Amino acid sequence: GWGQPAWELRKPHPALLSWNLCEMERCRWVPLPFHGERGHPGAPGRLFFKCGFRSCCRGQSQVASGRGWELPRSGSVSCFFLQMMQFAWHSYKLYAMGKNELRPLTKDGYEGNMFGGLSGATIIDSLDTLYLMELQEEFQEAKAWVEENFHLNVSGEASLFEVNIRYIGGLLSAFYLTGEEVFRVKAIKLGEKLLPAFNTPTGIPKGVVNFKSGSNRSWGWAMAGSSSILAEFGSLHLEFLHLTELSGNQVFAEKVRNIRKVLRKINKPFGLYPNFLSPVSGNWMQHHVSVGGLGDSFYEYLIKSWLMSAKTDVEAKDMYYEALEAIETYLLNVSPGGLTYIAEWRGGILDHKMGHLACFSGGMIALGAEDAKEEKRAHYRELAAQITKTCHESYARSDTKLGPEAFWFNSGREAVATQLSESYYLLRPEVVESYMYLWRQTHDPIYRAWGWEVVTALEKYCRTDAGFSGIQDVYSSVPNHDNKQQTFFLAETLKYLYLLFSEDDMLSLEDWVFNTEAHPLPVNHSDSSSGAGGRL
Ligand code: DMJ
Repeated sequence: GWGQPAWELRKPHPALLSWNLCEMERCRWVPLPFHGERGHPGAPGRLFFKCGFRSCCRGQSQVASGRGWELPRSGSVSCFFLQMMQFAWHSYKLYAMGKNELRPLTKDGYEGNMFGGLSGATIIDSLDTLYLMELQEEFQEAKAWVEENFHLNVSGEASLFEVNIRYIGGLLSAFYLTGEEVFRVKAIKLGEKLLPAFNTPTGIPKGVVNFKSGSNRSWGWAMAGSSSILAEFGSLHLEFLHLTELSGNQVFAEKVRNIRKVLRKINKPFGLYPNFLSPVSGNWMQHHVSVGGLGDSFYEYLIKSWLMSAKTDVEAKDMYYEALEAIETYLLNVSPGGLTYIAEWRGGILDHKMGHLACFSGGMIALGAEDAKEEKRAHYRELAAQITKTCHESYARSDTKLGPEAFWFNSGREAVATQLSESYYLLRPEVVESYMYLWRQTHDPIYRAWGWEVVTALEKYCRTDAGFSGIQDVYSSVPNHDNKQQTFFLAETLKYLYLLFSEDDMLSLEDWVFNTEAHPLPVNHSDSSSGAGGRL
């Protein structure tokens, strides 16, 4: 009946977990969790029903009377993600349209300090998710905003990394999915604005670029303002090769090839890549190694560079497997309770902790397993499954069934945060990201079941009246919301959940790679002889 709160939904029937959603006989209507006129959540009135899942229910909509809403009892799991996305989008649109983020508690927008005066980060991060879910009206709203209101003549200080993965990545994907020129043109123009970050003696970019003066600087917190961060300068390769591809301007590709060259040449302690590098001297500044924050997407972009080049960028492939071997040798551990985890390394001493961010690595290792040496393939598949299981444990061991920002393996405690300052959940995607890759690799229904646990928890603890919010303590069943609907919730978390319950040919991993903000970029099948020196 009506009026049943979302979180009372039980796990879907086991049969559903292995369903091919496009084979559903017919669409089941999913009432959206907002009332009244379209785009006006919270207004009293009627329910809006829409289900837009591909061929089974494309483009149908209807308005029905009644109050409250219910979830699908069976069948349309993907439609359920559509309504989550619509709720996140419409809440943003109502209270924060044009701002970078929605603050769902105060019902206003927030610009943040990472984007140099650029606006609309949520819009640009959402474009491809809206498009894939066939939320056509919402996609048109987002596109119209980009056409009319996304201005690049801004003059603040921006994070090279964040602007690249969210804005450039979002625009590139929108272009590749739709062919609409506006996305291509704005991606290239914005890419040009990032180039001054590379004006350093080594060509390793600094983290911050000033859009007005064209000056650059390192983050003040990064080794007293003198270091560039591995995950930041190591996560440009995919987007910059596409900028060259789409503009014909070689400068983008040259910048990232130079980064590769510096990293290839530099001496690596035990084969490991520390997180801090001087853009002036080209030397490591500290021997801290992590597959979580500060290091994470550097490793991800190595294996994805190989895949995006249609398996011709052998240098990236070699660097990836060499780095993974070193990580396995020096950072990988199994807890007394049998949980496999990747610790952090400080000059030879281990911190027995794993960040939520490091949980993407289950998916990465699964993705890379097939191209490893034959004798290692089964091992990497198993390693990916074990790491993903550990990350699931970090969710399962909390009261909310959402995972903390970091979890430890010491003093008899395993896969739990040890202090409040590490107990928050920011709507991050990494764990569902790994579920999605492991599902695609194994089709083991456990990954859909685990994904559904996350959905249930998000509905129960993160949904507010006006959008989704992070929570401050996953170990408290009374949620203390952090008042932020992160842009990556729409770009990544909801997209990966949707893909987890979609067919494998929805953005096939043969044809697409996801940038680190989950924006799909096409594999370069067209020029398979080009190698690292070729177009992509
Ligand atoms: C995203 O912006 C990206 O996934 C990035 O690589 C890491 N942090 C967030 C999500 O947690």
